[in-house]
Amino acid sequence: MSQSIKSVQPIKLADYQAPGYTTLRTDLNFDIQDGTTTVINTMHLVRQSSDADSIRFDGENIELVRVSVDGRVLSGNQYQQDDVSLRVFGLDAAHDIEIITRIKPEENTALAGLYKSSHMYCTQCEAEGFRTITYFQDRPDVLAKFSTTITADAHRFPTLLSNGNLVSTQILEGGRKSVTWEDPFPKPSYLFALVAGNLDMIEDTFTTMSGREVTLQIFSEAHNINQCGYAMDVLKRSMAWDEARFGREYDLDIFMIVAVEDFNMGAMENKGLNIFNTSCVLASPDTATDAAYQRVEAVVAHEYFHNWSGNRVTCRDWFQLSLKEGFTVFRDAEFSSDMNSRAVKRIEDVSFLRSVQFAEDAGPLAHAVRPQSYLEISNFYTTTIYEKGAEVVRMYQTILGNSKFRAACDLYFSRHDGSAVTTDDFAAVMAEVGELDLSQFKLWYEQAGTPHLQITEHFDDGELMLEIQQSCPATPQQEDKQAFHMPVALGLLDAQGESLSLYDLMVDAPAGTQLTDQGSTLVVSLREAQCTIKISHCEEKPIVSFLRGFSAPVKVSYPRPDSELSFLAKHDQDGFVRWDALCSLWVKYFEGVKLEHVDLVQTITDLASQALSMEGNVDAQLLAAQMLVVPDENYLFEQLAHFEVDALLDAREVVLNKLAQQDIWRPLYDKYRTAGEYSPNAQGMADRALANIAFAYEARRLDGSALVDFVTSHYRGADNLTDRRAALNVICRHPAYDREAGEKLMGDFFDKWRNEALVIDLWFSLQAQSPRTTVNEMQRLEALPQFDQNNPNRARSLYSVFGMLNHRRFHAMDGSGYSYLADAIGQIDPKNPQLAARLATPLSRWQRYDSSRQELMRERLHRLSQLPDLSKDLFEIVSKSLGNL
Ligand code: B3K
Ligand code: ZN
Repeated sequence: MSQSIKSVQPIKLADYQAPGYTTLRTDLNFDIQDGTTTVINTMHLVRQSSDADSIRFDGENIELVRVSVDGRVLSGNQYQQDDVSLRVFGLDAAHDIEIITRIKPEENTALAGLYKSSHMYCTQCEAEGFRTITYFQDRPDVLAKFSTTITADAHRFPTLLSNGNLVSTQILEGGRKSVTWEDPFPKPSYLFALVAGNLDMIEDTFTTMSGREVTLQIFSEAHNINQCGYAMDVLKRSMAWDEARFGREYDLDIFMIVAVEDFNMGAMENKGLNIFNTSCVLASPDTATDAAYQRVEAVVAHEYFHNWSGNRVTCRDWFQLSLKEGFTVFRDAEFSSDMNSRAVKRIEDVSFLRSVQFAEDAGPLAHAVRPQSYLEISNFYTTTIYEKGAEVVRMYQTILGNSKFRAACDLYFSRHDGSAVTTDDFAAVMAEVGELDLSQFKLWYEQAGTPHLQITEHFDDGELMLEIQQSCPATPQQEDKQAFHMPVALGLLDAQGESLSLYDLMVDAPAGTQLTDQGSTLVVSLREAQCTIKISHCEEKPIVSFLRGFSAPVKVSYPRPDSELSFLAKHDQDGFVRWDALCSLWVKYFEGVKLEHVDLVQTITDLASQALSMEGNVDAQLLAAQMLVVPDENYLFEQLAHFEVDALLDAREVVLNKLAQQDIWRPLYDKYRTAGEYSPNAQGMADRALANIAFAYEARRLDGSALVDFVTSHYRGADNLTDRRAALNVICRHPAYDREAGEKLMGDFFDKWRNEALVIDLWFSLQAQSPRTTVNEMQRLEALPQFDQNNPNRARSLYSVFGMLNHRRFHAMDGSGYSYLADAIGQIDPKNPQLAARLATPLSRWQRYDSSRQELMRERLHRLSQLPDLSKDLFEIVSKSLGNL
């Protein structure tokens, strides 16, 4: 490890200081030439605090050509420069400072700042990429008006885009072209964007609620443009939804999206010019699965919603990241719930939270929704900041109720429009409108770790007593936790499965507890470490439906008879509780507990028979599809108190094979195998979900030519990637699948779609996640000419998928899977630190596994920590994973 890394000091929230000067305006001029881009940055700065007389600009990996203040060129002793900054001294109240720099986007493999992807130039500035483009106050509390002039070869780069409105276009001598964009809204530098390329475009319009017509454009390379239509449709739906649900109207005359092949994450909400990973914008029946369509829907909406939650109201500093991300994830989840099935969206989100965020919260990288310190902010784009942050926003809505929550959001947007604020400011509007004391609630931002609720139930003489005890485990640097304030939603069912009206009963619960859903749900306001709820005048012992809608992001222990869980799984009005009850039974089953009066194989078979007559009831079909699958390995790893990887994988196979023996799957398959034309709507997805679940179970019980015929016919009959994927998945995983026949179909698929990068990503990922794919096989895949370690989508399709989903091989007892991933991380780190750090996630979860595996994983992390010239990104992840930081 290099000396410089060891001495890097953490950035601390407690050290925050407002800047002495601010940049009110910047005029940027990009001269793009092959190999070098020259940037002229003219800034207007004004003093903010009376004692300031110098300014610090951030800047990294750039060549400084010249600095001038008010037209006077500074000599080398009039400013101070180091690897990460430039300081100018002796300043007065206001100045125009011009800085000229040169950069090399062609050599930028980190994909942050200005870089080249395929034949185009593009940018990614969040969080701190702008400082690799020019010297600037690259911090979110400096909001400037930007104008951007881009000059480039007119023939190769006819499309020249930046934020705001296009104000001029000029054709210059020497075959060059110059355009100027002006963004009227002050913004932080992380929202800056530039694109230069030869792109095709589709266009549409949207008329806002006040009657303004907005031009909508989606750009991509020519070969992808016919896959942009779905994103356009989503964009228009998102704009309408944000007006209807949150009263938010779009503000510029134009909104653009650009699809880029090399991108470190999903997409970026740059003002008026969103830049997207192709995987989150392109969709067509042949190139996107239903899951991919849903991701496009969620991400297009998410980035669009940032225009208010993030851009118009932004973050004061990066510790407040969840202010925009948690809120915007909440907003996109609400959008998806309204577009599809609300209950199923909730189930998907909780399932992800439990598998991934709970794991993060329980491991060495646990951090609060508002962290106290970081080495590298790129490492904090985590499921805690995003998904747990969204849960915190959801709890505000539950506590305030929908209409007050909306009023508080309105107040937040109007009070803070055009400024950079904190999570405290968000909490303050909620408290003000809700007329509540939310000081205890704010612990959700400060305390890491997943709270645990222990429930004890007594029933006697018509009175139900529920005792709730809450606790929260220690996390790094946080030993003792205080009790959280949280909403705990519950209901009661009678013996027929009907919800009891709580208006008719006598309820004794803590202050602040409310009734919702026409009196069928009690939202308990839990604030103490322990509380008791008494419900009297019950005619018989009711069955408690607990934590409806997953009203708080907690773990629950609720000892109760298996028959009650099975009853809830059948009858509760809340789809989440039904699914959750079934999951609890599965968890007990995999813990080796003998279930009493419940046969899970029979339960699933009964559900499958019921699903036969759900045709046309989209919500019921989608819920059934969730409940017909056995919880996946990552979910079980998080939920089980103890497990051994191979034994658990074996047990899961055994029960899947038992389920497959039931005669229900072929009829279910025949029923929902869609005959009509493909549509990515909820009904189409629901039909395909049920058909493909049935297909996978049915394939399990076949072998020989019956298996090959069944799978080949599913594959050949498919008019979409969702069905083809289901067939290929069986080919990759089924132990009895004829090798030659399998290779032939995989080969046909590959040849047919070799020019569709996202389809080839899927082809790689199906193999990487199959337990039949050994490390040797992984190396063979890596050696294919189509594999490209520098393309993040392709790299993730092998390495992340292997580490996250191929449990059998990744966790091989000889440590070969761990070595394989660690080696890849070591190769990628010098080129793309953000990607390398992200790929290390599976190793950071070492605490979940048995002691032999723990030792192997820690040893690989240790080896990574010894690499020379480790990036700050990877250094932080590896050191914290080992408990060294
Ligand atoms: N705000 C961006 C994420 C930027 C990540 C930088 N490493 C996308 C989003 O969350 O909307
Ligand atoms: Zn976001």
